[in-house]
Amino acid sequence: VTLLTDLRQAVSQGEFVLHYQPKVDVLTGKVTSVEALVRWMHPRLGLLGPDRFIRLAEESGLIAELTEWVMATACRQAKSWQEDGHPPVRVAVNLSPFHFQRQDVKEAILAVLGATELDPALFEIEITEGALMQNDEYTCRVLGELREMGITVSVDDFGTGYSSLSYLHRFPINTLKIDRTFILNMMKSTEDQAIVTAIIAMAKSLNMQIVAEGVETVEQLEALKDQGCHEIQGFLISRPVNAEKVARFFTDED
Ligand code: G
Ligand code: G
Ligand code: NA
Ligand code: MN
Repeated sequence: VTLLTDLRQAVSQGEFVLHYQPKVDVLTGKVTSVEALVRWMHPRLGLLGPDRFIRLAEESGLIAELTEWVMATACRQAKSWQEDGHPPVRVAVNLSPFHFQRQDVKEAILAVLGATELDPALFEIEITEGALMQNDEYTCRVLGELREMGITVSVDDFGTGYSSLSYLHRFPINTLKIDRTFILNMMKSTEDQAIVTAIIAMAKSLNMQIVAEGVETVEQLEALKDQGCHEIQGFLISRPVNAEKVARFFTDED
């Protein structure tokens, strides 16, 4: 039996679970958004991370159905946090470029928001920088329509592609997420530090929100805060954890 056979079955039976990783405002410490990260509860192999099956899902065309499960589960969860009386926190879903280029991705998002009755202001999509560079007229239009509905659009792994300022400003984007490789190296590499500084300055000039990914140390947090980075995500705050555990971060302290 191949992993693909198993994956087909997993998608039809929903053998997945979502973990969530918080993004917090560096000034207030409040959670702004949580990123949903999918895991496969494989009946024989145990819990598998996305690195083991997203590529396969993309190549086999199962990604759309898998993403629909992810979106529905994340939206239901966000709705349920709200009903439990937590302060409003957005839920962010990763969209594969393969899926995003399908003409019905917007309809899939509309359908899930309709079915779960989640306020679009509490829904966020993360697309990679590479996805922006494909079919940009289509991408620009779809992102614009999603934004008009109140959905937040974030660019994931930013800095690993080659987007220029003039290219980026054509897209209706709310947030840039600086790729974690730059954060990992910024304390020991002046070049990576310079890239982080440039990305933050660029995002600010375009009125975009800026999130640093992969923040693991207080030193990184302090350096990012000094540079005016708005939000951080990373092991310093929390690893990706289950829905119940991530909700502990939502409690208003004041
Ligand atoms: O937490 P982690 O190992 O889970 O994630 C590894 C990678 O898998 C990240 O690049 C993340 O964006 C991606 N990923 C996690 N969940 C999803 C998902 O639901 N859909 C897609 N397309 N990618 C995901
Ligand atoms: O590409 P994407 O940004 O969606 O990737 C999320 C991945 O990064 C997940 O695998 C997650 O577990 C991992 N991750 C999140 N925070 C940290 C961190 O602080 N350090 C490291 N090394 N990995 C992290
Ligand atoms: Na992501
Ligand atoms: Mn990322």
